Amino acid sequence: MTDFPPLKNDLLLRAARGEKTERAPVWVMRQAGRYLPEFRKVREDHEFFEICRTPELAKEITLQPIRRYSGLLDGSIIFSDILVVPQAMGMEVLMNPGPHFPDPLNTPADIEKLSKTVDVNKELGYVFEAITVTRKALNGEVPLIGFSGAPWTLFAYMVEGGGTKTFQKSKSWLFKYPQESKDLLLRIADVCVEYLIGQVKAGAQLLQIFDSWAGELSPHHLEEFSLPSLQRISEGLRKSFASGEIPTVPLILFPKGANTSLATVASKAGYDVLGLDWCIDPAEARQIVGDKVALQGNMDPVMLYGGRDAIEKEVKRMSAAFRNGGPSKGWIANLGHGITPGVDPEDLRWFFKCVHKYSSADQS
Ligand code: 1CP
Repeated sequence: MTDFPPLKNDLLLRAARGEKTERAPVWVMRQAGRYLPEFRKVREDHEFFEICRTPELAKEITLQPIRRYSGLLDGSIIFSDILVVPQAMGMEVLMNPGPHFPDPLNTPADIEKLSKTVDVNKELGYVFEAITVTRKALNGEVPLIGFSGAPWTLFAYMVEGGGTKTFQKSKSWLFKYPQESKDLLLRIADVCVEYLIGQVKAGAQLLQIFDSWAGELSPHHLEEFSLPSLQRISEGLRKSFASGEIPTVPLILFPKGANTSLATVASKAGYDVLGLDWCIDPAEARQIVGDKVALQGNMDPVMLYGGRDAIEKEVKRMSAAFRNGGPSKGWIANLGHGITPGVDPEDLRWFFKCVHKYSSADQS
């Protein structure tokens, strides 16, 4: 494995391992993206997936928020997309401007169209290369997060062929073809395991699994369909930690919208950190999960349009709520979902400053 510069700020790693920290580390989902003028500038000359596939460009964009918010951010996340996994499995994915699959999986017969085996190093080696050059360029300032979509969220895109409000196609697959669905979910999970192991080998220091559509399933369907594939991922990674194939890194799961399943997910899925959306009070979430996991989140991303007074008040409230939930493991400050394109980057800076101010251990 490559030698990397020593890490100067391990706050995020400590909180993710469940330690109480002197203040909450902070990063935001989609922190490298369209709200940044420097990102839009690069996008003028390059297609979305071209950036993902060009390690130097992916590195530049990953570093943009780290440079802009120097000293305020405690983590970086590699610039890529969850949909590179369906691409690696043989599906065509376009970005115009949202994701579009020209040839989605309409029925289980279409599973035949997926590649029989996936050579992850060949298909996704560009992500590994991007991770290695980015980790070097970060020069130990903050840890680098690798990521993947959760199998259910990827399955939904592969079947729907893009974004959806109703999830009609993907959920009717689950109900009409339960066995084929379970098989496909585990097949996606196996690709994710190899992909995530490759990311750690390349230099990722934490891993986040985005289950953006977890909340679309009723609790018993989440348990029946999504949970086994989430377990397959955590178990696969933990096996490779135990054998020494890769160093142990914290595992974050973001099961967006699945607030009625938090107890199940915390005790059964096998992750170190659960990401919360803004629809649950942090103190209540802490009571539900006990001290099993660290927590991440959870300010409503739309609060960033509310003006600085409102942001400050909300961060103060959120910090108190994360501290007041009883036995405290770690807390990673974040939004409850990705930052949206219209945010003023200076309002995000204010959010970071407020987290630094109000999350410290001596605030009570
Ligand atoms: O034109 C553009 O530049 C496209 C906008 C964009 C960006 C900046 C897309 C298309 N993806 C990304 C980057 C991205 N996607 C990152 C980069 C790292 C960072 O966070 O800074 C990450 C982690 C993702 C993950 C991702 N992609 C998720 C999970 C997180 C979430 O927000 O729920 C999902 C659901 C996607 C699919 C996707 N890719 C892009 C869009 C617009 C979408 C969502 C479409 C939809 O609503 O269905």
